[in-house]
Amino acid sequence: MAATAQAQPNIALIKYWGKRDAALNLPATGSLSITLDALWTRTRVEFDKSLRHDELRLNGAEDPATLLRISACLDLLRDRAGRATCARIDTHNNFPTAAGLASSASGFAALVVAADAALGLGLDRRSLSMLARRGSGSAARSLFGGFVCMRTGQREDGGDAFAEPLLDAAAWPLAVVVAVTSHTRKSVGSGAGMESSRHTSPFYPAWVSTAATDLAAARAAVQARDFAALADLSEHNCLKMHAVMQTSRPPLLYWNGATVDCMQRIRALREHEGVEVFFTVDAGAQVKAVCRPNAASRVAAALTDIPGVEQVLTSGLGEGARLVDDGEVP
Ligand code: 2P0
Repeated sequence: MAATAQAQPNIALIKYWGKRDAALNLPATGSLSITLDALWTRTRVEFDKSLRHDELRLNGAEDPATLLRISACLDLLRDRAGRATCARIDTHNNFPTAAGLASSASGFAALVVAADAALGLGLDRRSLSMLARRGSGSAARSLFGGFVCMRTGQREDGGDAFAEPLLDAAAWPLAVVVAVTSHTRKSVGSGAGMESSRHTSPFYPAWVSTAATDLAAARAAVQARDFAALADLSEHNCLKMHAVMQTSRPPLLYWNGATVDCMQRIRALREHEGVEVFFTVDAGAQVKAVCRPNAASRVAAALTDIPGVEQVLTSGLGEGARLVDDGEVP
């Protein structure tokens, strides 16, 4: 009744921001992401009849708010297994938690893979993607490696809202250089922020109505390995999402000064120094620079030089969530 899984965060190039159904966590916009390899969450789940309630240790510490979300997601798997047994969850991230580095994506992807195995359910990837989505929308994508697409789906029950692989990591090698400009937890979580944007930003309808066009163009750019087209679409889509965030009431301004400086530096590298690189920024102050692998050290050096950049991490693209040996939880 125990299993351990590893999942890596994914970075959306075409973003998910907004829900068409909050209860089932159905996205209002489709998204396209790349799964990383160097950053990971490892999670051990053990169902134990002697427990009176679920127990969580996140990086060695208790975390009651996260436990509520984890228990709700585990309930979906327990229902499928016809069991009510409580679980002990031990999870570790090798990167900052809840600071715009997609720890909920890798976290819920690892959770459902470990819980599925611990309960002996043997669910297929599509079902696991939908269960991960219930925990966190972006987690649906971390079930898969490389380039991944998530559709909004049409069905009211969410039965067609899952992620699918688009291209393997090895089919188009790219690197992601992450400039960490803040290690503090974000003040407004993504779920609450999205709902606020849906109800208050005057730009939200335009964001949703242009999403499918952006997604189709980005899919085509990935399939054609067209870096310049993907760069243009990704930066446009990222800034459009932040325009929606910033015009929500109260405003969601996730950037700090270093965030903007990193974006400007990345544009200068591309436009004036001939480096194939583009930026994307999520619900946090970190900047992710996507580039060719042979440009990663130059991009990392340029971002390290920017005042306010606290740490620079470099990653390639990696695989989807999978089971690992129990001994791999630190
Ligand atoms: C994304 N983000 O596509 C977008 C871009 C943040 C900005 O998906 O409410 O933690 O749990 O479904 O998945 C982060 O939102 O939100 C996210 P919930 P989630 O990666």
